[in-house]
Formats: sequence, C-alpha cells, structure tokens
Amino acid sequence: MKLKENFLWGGSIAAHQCEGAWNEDGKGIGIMDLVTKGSYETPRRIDKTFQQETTYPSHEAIDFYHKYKEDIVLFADMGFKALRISIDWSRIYPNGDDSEPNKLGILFYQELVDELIKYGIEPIVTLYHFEMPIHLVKKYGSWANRQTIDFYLTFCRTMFEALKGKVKYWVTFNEMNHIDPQTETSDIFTYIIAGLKFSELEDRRQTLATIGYNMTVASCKAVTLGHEIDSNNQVGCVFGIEPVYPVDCNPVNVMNAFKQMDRDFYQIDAMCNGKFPEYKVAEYKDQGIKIEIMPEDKGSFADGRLDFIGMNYYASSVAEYEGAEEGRSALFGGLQNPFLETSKWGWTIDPTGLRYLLNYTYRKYGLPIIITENGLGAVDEFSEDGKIHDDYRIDYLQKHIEQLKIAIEVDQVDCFGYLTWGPIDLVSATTGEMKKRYGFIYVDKQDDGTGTLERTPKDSYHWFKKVIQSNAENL
Ligand code: BGP
Repeated sequence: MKLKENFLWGGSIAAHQCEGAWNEDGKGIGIMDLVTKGSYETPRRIDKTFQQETTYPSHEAIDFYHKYKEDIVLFADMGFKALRISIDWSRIYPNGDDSEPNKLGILFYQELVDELIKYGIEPIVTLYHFEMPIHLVKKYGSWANRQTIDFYLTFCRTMFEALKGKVKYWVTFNEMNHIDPQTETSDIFTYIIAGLKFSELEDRRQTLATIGYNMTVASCKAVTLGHEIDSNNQVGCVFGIEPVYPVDCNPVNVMNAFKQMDRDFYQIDAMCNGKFPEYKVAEYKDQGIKIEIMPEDKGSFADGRLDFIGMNYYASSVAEYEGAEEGRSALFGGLQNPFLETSKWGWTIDPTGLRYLLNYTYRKYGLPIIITENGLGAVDEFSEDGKIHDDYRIDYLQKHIEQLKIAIEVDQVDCFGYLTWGPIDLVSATTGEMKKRYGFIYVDKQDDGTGTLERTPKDSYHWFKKVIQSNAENL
C-alpha cells in the first residue's frame, strides 16, 4: 500500500493553547483559563482566586483568535491538506448549561472553517480538548455527573449543525484516556481533562472511574448524533497512547507491561466493539469501584461506534517492575529506557514506537487511523543570521515519518493522515510554557508575557513543505 494521494498532511492545535481572547465576544470562563504557568520541575497551579497576572498563558496565548487568517496563509504556503482545531466549549455555551448558544462564538468557528476551506485545507474538528466551562465543574461536578453528558451533547449538536456540510471529520474527545483510576494521575491531568483537583477528590479511584465511564458514553452518543445530523460525517476519538515496554524479559514484568499498556485501551474497546468491556467491569468490582451503568447505555455503545481512531504519539515508556504500586509514564518521569534519548522535558524519542503503536492498534480494531499529534517540544533560539535552525526537530519528525511510511507501505496499516502537534508555537498543555515550542513557525511570545507575537518560519517550515510536496518521497 502506498501513501494515499490525498494523504492528510498538516497540523493540530487546540483552542485554549492558541486562541487567547479569553474574555472576548461572550466567551465564558473555561477550566484552562484558571491554570497558571509552570515548568517541567514545577507543575502548573490551579488558580482558584483567578488573578489575571498569574494566569497569563491561555489568556492571550498566541492570539490566534485575531491572527488566524495570517496563520492560515502560512499553513497553506506549507501545503497543508488538513488542520485539526478544537472548539472552545466556553465560547459557545459560556456556562455550559445556558439555554441559548453564544452567536459570536459560533460565528468565529464558522469563519475559521471557511478560511481553511478557502485554501483547500480540510478542517478536522475536536469537540473537547480540555475546554470545559468552569460553571459545569462548580455546579455539577464536571464529568463525574451524568448530566454533563447532556450538556456536552447539546454543545455537540450546536456545532454539528453550525458546521454541517463544511466539516466532515469530527473528534469527540482529546485524550480522555489520561483519566485513569489505576494511576496516581497528576493533579494537572485530572484538572486539564475534568477541571477537578485530584488531591481534593474524596474517593479518587471511584470518581476517576466514573469520569472515564461517563466520557466514554458521551463519546458514543456524540458519534450517533454526528451520524444523525449528517450521514457524511466521519466521527472519531483521539487517544494519547504510549507503547509500554517491559523492563526485562521476566514473564511477570512482561505481563505487567501488557496490563499497563492495556489500561489505555479500554475506552477504545468500548467505542469500537459496541459494548463496555466486561474485563473492566470485573476489574473495577475487584477494587470496590462501582460504575453506574444505565440500561440505555447498552444501545449507546452498540450504536455509537467510531469511524476512525486518532492517535497522539510522542513517546514510549517502560513499565515498572511487577509489584510496584503503579506505573508512571515516560511523560511524567517514569523509568528510563537506556536505548532511547529524551527531549529536554524528559520525553523519550522513539520513532519505532510509532510503527509499533500503529500496528498494534490497527490489528486490534481494523479501523482507519490518523496520527493526530506528533512532535518535539524544544527550546528554539535565533542564530546570528536571524534564523532558527531547528535541525533537531527536522531529525525527530523525519525519523517518525520514516516509521509511519513503513507501517503503511510494508505493514499495510490503513493510516490516512499525519498531523504534527503545534505547527505554530503555542502554549504547552502540561507546563503552560511558551518556551516548550513545537512549531514550524516561531511566535514571539515569551514566558514572562512579553513579545510582539510576530511569526517567523523556522528551517523545519521549509523542510516540511518539501515533505508534503513530495508526499514524503523526499524526506
Ligand atoms: C497532548 C495534548 C496537546 C499538547 C501535547 C503536548 O497530550 O493533546 O494539547 O499540548 O500533548 O504536550 P505539552 O504541550 O505539554 O508539551
């Protein structure tokens, strides 16, 4: 199988990490408007007092809200075939439970999508990329409450209808799999995904399991709704998965690695196989966790099967030894893999892991896959010639695209697109920094809030343009 002629080359961004304009045109307060900047060593803080000066990152971000037209010109110049954006829920329903949507919010996304279409760039729209209105957390308890599913579906309906005929590819959720009752999830992930403070949860495992279940039901229902509103819609879900390698060949450690990796797949099982997996219910029961399964959920799982799977891939990890309380991923300081180098933020660089993940997932479900995020977070500096020579980023992407090609051409994986994360520099989700840059395009915005917001193509910009032009024949 060759790479398809219409292979979707492009990039992925998320509203809260690039738009800024946090309080403009009727936008409500979203959970990410309340997180301070952190760093790899010092995690982001949740700022309940909501003081603007400490919550800079997502308030202004890279001002994509006002500058998207000039950014799309650059994406088009690179030859992008697709751009994955997210809709900020709090722009559409400022409180989440409002009876009417905010017209200006809808208009923004309609114009943004029109602009992409104007340049022949396929919009791929994520409906939930950590942008929940804070009111839903405060009043209803976020995803731990089933009522949130209904608010989410109202929001989905509004957007399916508003962008009908313009958007074909939809993503119900980004990385819901990081809510994991088996792992001592860091405060920041529980907060990013559900707006809740992990350390303040009374019954952590029970709450996280309930959130995971409710989001899974919500995704299935959104898939069905998307199909009802337009039968041309292709509705998928995006997962952030790290292949997990055993620490050695001791069979108990191999089993342990399997279990750790498998934890990230139960929601995909539910969304692809048409029912919530029995093994998960049994496992929860064993741990004293009770999931509230409603009689109607059976039909929701059966009807709401995914059309495609989106995969965010950054790194692989090594499972803890059997008997260890829990495993921490490579992204959060888990065991080191002596065969691999890491980024400045400690994330392993493992191109072969991408081939492994694509094969593993495709053989399990047989569904088309799109790589929805991949990239290297690095510190970029201008050289004396006034340019950014990000050969380290080119090297990272080149090696990953090589493995992607092998997965498609040799292993026959049906993968229909490759989107890099943050094709333009934006705010880091886990640390809130600008310093952790992923872009082909540099944005003059610094961690202290200074900067002109000027956009400058890096060396990788010109390189990726050639990759797209040659459909990756020319790496
Ligand atoms: C993924 C998220 C993105 C993005 C990316 C990189 O998990 O879907 O939103 O931010 O990770 O992470 P970071 O920005 O923390 O480097």
